[in-house]
Amino acid sequence: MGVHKMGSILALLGFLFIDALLLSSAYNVHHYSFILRETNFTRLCTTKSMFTVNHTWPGPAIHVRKGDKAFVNVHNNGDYGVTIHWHGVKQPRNPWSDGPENITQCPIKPGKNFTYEVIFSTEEGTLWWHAHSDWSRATIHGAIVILPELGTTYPFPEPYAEHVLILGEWYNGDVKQLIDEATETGADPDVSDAFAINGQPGFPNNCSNDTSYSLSVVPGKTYLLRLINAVMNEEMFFGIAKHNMTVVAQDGAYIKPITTSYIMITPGQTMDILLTANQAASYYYIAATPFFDAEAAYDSTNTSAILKYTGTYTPPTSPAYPTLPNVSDKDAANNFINRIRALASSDHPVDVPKNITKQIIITVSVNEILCANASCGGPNGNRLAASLNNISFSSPTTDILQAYYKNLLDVFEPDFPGKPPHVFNFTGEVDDSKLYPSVGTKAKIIKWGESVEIVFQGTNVLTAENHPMHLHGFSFYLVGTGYGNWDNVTSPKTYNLVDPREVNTIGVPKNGWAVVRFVADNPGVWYMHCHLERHSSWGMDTVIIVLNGNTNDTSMLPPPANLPTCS
Ligand SMILES: *[C@@H]1O[C@H](CO)[C@@H](O)[C@H](O)[C@H]1NC(C)=O
Ligand SMILES: *[C@@H]1O[C@H](CO)[C@@H](O)[C@H](O)[C@H]1NC(C)=O
Ligand SMILES: *[C@@H]1O[C@H](CO)[C@@H](O)[C@H](O)[C@H]1NC(C)=O
Ligand SMILES: *[C@@H]1O[C@H](CO)[C@@H](O)[C@H](O)[C@H]1NC(C)=O
Ligand SMILES: *[C@@H]1O[C@H](CO)[C@@H](O)[C@H](O)[C@H]1NC(C)=O
Ligand SMILES: *[C@@H]1O[C@H](CO)[C@@H](O)[C@H](O)[C@H]1NC(C)=O
Ligand SMILES: *[C@@H]1O[C@H](CO)[C@@H](O)[C@H](O)[C@H]1NC(C)=O
Ligand SMILES: *[C@@H]1O[C@H](CO)[C@@H](O)[C@H](O)[C@H]1NC(C)=O
Ligand SMILES: *[C@@H]1O[C@H](CO)[C@@H](O)[C@H](O)[C@H]1NC(C)=O
Ligand SMILES: *[C@@H]1O[C@H](CO)[C@@H](O)[C@H](O)[C@H]1NC(C)=O
Ligand SMILES: *[C@@H]1O[C@H](CO)[C@@H](O)[C@H](O)[C@H]1NC(C)=O
Ligand SMILES: *[C@@H]1O[C@H](CO)[C@@H](O)[C@H](O)[C@H]1NC(C)=O
Ligand SMILES: [Cu+2]
Repeated sequence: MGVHKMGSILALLGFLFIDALLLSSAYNVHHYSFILRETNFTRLCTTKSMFTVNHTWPGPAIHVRKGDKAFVNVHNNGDYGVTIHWHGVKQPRNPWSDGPENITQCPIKPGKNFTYEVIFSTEEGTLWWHAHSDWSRATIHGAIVILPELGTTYPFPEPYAEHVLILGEWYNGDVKQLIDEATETGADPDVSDAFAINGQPGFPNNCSNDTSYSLSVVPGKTYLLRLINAVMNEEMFFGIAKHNMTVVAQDGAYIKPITTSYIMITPGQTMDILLTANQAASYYYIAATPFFDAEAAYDSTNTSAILKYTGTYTPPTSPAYPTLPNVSDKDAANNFINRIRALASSDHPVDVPKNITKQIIITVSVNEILCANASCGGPNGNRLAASLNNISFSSPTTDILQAYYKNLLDVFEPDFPGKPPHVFNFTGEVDDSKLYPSVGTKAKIIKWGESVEIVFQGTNVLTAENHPMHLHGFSFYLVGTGYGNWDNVTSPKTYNLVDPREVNTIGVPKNGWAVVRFVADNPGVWYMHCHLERHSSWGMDTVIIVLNGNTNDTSMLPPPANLPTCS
C-alpha cells in the first residue's frame, strides 16, 4: 500500500519532481506515446489500410519492472473512436485507465488524446495491451514485458536473450467493416485469411516465404520466449520442430516448469517459454495451428516462423515442421492445460481464498435472438447471440464507470443474477426453448473484501465450445475444471487449493466447467467477457462492480482530468 500512496503523491506533485523523488521511491515511472493511424500493409499478396499504433503491427512493446507505473499518451489520428486496455494489469483502485469501451470510458475520438495511467502491482512476466473497441484489437495490440524488481531475478536461470512472439490474425478485408456487417445482419462474421507470428503469416501461406519472422539462436544457449495470443476467434496450438519447450509463466505469474512439445494458448493468454537451442545447427519451423472445437466456421490455416541456428551450414530446402494436435483435439488441449500449477515458492507464494463468502454460478452459452419473418443472417433466419446466465449483454452509450460514480440512472441495472435463471442438464441434449436469451446491461455488485468463487458452466445451447473467459482488474486462481455439469458436492472434492495457477483468462472446457477464486480487493468497475471476439460482440459479457471499502486505501482513485466525453 505504501507504494500506491507514494504513486498518488507523485501524481499530485507533477512530473517535474518525479526524478528527485524516484531516489526514495520503490518504483520507476515510464512515459510512452502511441499515435494511432491508418497505415498500409501487404500480406498474402493483398495490400490494405489498417488502424495501427505508430505504423506497426504488432505495435510497440512496453517494458517495465514489477510494481512500476507507465503513463501512456494515446493520440487518435484515425477515422473512428478507440480505447486501449492493459490486459492482465490489475490497476489497483484505478478502473479509470482500464479501457473497455463504454464500460470504463467512452472512446477517444478522432483528433483527441488521452493519457492512461497504468499501475503495475503484483504482475511479473508477460502481459499485453490491445484496443478494446469494436474489433480494432485485431490490428492494435502489443506486448507488455514486466521484469523482476531491481535486485531480484527470475526463478529460473537467466536466459541468454528474450524475444516476444505475438500470434495475430490477418484479414484481407477491413475488420471494422466485417464486424459491422455481421452485426447488421446477425450472421457469423467472416473468418480471417491467415494467422501470423509477429505480423508475418509465413509458410505455407501465399507470398509469405520471403517475409517470415525469423528467430536467430546460438547453439547451446537458452532463450526466454514471451508468447502472446492476440488472435481474435481461435485458440491456438503452438510448437517448434524437434524442440521441447519449458513453460515457466502464464498471464504474468510464474508456474512450476513444464516441459512439453506443444502448447495450447487461448486468445488473451500469455505464456513464458524457455527454449534451449540443443539440436543440430539448421532451420526449424516454429508453427501455430488453430484449436477449434465448435461446429462453426474458423480459419483453418497454419502460420509459421523460422528458428535459425547461427553458424556455417547449408540451410535445408524444407526444414522440419512441428507435429501439433488435430484442430478439434480437446483432450490434447486439456491435457496440456491441466499440467499447469502455480510455482508457489516462498518468493512467489499463492494465497488461495479458502472461506468463500460470495459464490456466483454463471452459464456460458451461444444463442439466437428471434428475427421477424426469419429475416436475419444467422441460423434459422435468426440473429446469432451469446449470453452469461442467459443475459445477452447490450453495450451502453455512456460508460458504466461514470454512471456508477455519478449515480446516473438508466445506464445499467445492478441485478446480474448470481446463479443460472433456469437449471437444466446444461451439457446434455438441449431443447430449442433454451436458445433465446434476454437482453440487458446488467452488472453484478460485490462488496469490497469478499472472497469470491465463480463457477463458469459451459452449455450445449446451440453450439458448445471452449470459451476463454477473462476478468479485468484481477487475476484469479483456477481451482478446478472438468467436463459435464459442475456438481456442488462432487466437484469441490477435486479442487486444487494448494498450487492452482493465478491467471486472468481461462478456457472453460467444451461442455464442461471451470471454477475460479479471488478476493474482491480492487474497488471499481470491471468487465468480464469471453475473449473470442465474436462471442463478446454477441453478448457473452458482464460487469463486476466492486464497491469501495471503508477507507481511502480501499476506495477508487478520483477520475483523471481529460477523460474522453460520451456523446
Ligand atoms: C510513437 O511515435 C511517436 C511519434 O513518432 C514517438 O514520439 C513515440 O515515441 C513512439 N512510441 C513508441 C512506443 O515507440
Ligand atoms: C494504401 O493502399 C490502398 C489500397 O491498395 C491504396 O489505394 C492507397 O493509395 C494506399 N495508400 C498509401 C498511403 O500508400
Ligand atoms: C494461395 O492462393 C491461391 C489462389 O488465390 C489459393 O487457391 C490457395 O488456396 C492459396 N494458398 C494458401 C495456402 O493460402
Ligand atoms: C522432449 O521431451 C520428451 C519427454 O520428456 C522426451 O522423451 C523427448 O526426448 C524430448 N525431445 C527432445 C527433442 O528433447
Ligand atoms: C516456400 O518455401 C517452401 C519451403 O522451403 C517451399 O516448399 C515452397 O515451394 C516455397 N514457396 C514459394 C512460393 O516459393
Ligand atoms: C497445419 O499443421 C497441422 C499440424 O502440424 C498439419 O497436420 C496440417 O497439415 C497443417 N495444415 C496445412 C494447411 O499446412
Ligand atoms: C468465513 O467467513 C464468514 C463470513 O465472513 C465468517 O463468519 C466465518 O467466521 C469465516 N470462517 C472461517 C473459518 O474463517
Ligand atoms: C459507446 O458510446 C458511444 C457514445 O458515447 C457510441 O457512439 C458507441 O457506439 C458506443 N459503443 C458501443 C460498443 O456501444
Ligand atoms: C446430461 O446429459 C449427458 C449427455 O447426454 C448425459 O450423459 C448425462 O447423464 C445427463 N445428466 C443428467 C443428470 O441427466
Ligand atoms: C447443492 O445444491 C442443492 C440444490 O441447489 C442444495 O439443495 C444443496 O444444499 C447444495 N449442497 C451444498 C453442499 O452446497
Ligand atoms: C480520504 O480522502 C478524502 C478525499 O480525498 C480526504 O478528504 C480525506 O481526508 C481522506 N481521509 C483519510 C483518512 O486519509
Ligand atoms: C491532448 O488533449 C489535451 C486535452 O485533453 C489537450 O490539451 C492537448 O493539447 C492534446 N494534445 C495534443 C498533442 O493534441
Ligand atoms: Cu466464447
